[in-house]
Amino acid sequence: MSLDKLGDWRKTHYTKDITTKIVDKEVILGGWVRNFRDLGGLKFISIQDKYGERQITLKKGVVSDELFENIRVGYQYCLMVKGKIKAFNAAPGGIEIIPSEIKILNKTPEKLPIDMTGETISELDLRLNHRALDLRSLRNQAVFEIRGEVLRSIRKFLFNRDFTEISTPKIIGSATEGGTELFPIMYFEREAFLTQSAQLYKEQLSGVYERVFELSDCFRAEKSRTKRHICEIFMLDVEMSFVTMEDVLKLLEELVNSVIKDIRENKMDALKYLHMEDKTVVPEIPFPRYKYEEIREILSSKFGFDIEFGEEPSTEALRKLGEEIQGYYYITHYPMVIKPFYIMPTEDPKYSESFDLQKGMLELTSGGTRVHNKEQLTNAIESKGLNSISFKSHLGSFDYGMPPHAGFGLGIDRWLTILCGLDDIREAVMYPRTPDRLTP
Ligand code: AMO
Repeated sequence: MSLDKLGDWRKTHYTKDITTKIVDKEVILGGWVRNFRDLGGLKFISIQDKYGERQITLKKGVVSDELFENIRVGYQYCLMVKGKIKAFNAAPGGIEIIPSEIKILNKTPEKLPIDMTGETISELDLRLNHRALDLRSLRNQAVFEIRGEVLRSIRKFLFNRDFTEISTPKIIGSATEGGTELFPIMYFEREAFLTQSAQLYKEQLSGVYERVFELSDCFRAEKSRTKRHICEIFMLDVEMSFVTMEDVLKLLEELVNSVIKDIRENKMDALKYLHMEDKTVVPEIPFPRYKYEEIREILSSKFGFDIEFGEEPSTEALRKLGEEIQGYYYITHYPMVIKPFYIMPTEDPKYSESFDLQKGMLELTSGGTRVHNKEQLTNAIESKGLNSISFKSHLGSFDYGMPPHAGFGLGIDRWLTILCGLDDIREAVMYPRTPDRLTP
């Protein structure tokens, strides 16, 4: 069978626009064959596009004999169909398309490497190997529709509160989160690095635009092979001047609340597809807050985990904590020894004005009040064993009236994992990067 040409056919609608409101209208749809059935005198083709699926019905005697006899399709063939809309309760969306013409624009091998009918879910690594195909699944459509809504909703929320969207360099000359976990690259004749976070630049820009945010990739050279770690993450970075951590805690819980409201309002179908409509619910604010010492106490008295002062709770301890406190909650006032140099110590210098936002066992966000005094910051850099000369340019920006400031970084991929009820963070990324995966 030769392929048809696109010619002058153009889509008139997406599947989402094919509703009972336009019964009897002639439309042109384009997409991929999700499923097909041949029942003798009746053939069904389910066509899907970026928004969903609709049924094409070919009934002998109703469509032309030529079309009925010649049509041969396979899974994921790329099709366009011209036809009329009819109401039909049993079909997806209560609608079927009676075709007058079908164009086959591209074909597929007889056996696809992964299941695309939605009847079974193929193994994750196999799906990731064929990601461009896998992303067409209705399940992935739901996940990435929700991701799109999360990003739209974050921007809406922050723009409404006088934030400026910034873009900062991803190729940098020195570490931001301490000396580890950096990917070195060659920058002409010099060594440079892929950025771990927008931390230093967002701080500098909070001294310009007062309230800034960035949505961007950050790179972590962590050899962690867990369901929570990847090497290229997508981060929401927020920084605000003339505030402290308290103000940031309030802003972040309002943001989480508002984004989930938007998902429920605008993407309920996607939530339902993922069976998350009763789980991804708008959380009450304010979120519960626990100091690091309180968490240590809970872990010790309830579960017998003894966390040394200055240690992060182990994965096992976090799992127990997540069973105990299932919703969103903050852990605040971590020991200064486990926080980066830019975090402000409390009056008792053992502790820091820092926090994590947790959902169950998973850390979604870190943040805190920052040091804005140059001398104090220089000492903090040195005391972490880093060389303040490498931070000369950053420190220089603190010479010109840097305001007190505070902020946070939220891992979008981790949050999406929670919002969609996914088992593995790699499912929440279109093309995940892990220690073992560099393609596709
Ligand atoms: P931190 O290093 O804690 O803080 O990162 C912030 C958030 O990013 C996510 N995250 C990751 N997600 C998946 N895989 C990883 N390897 C990974 N590493 C981090 C987490 C984490 O909570 N500059 C500070 C933030 C700030 O203080 O503003 C920072 O980057 O969800």
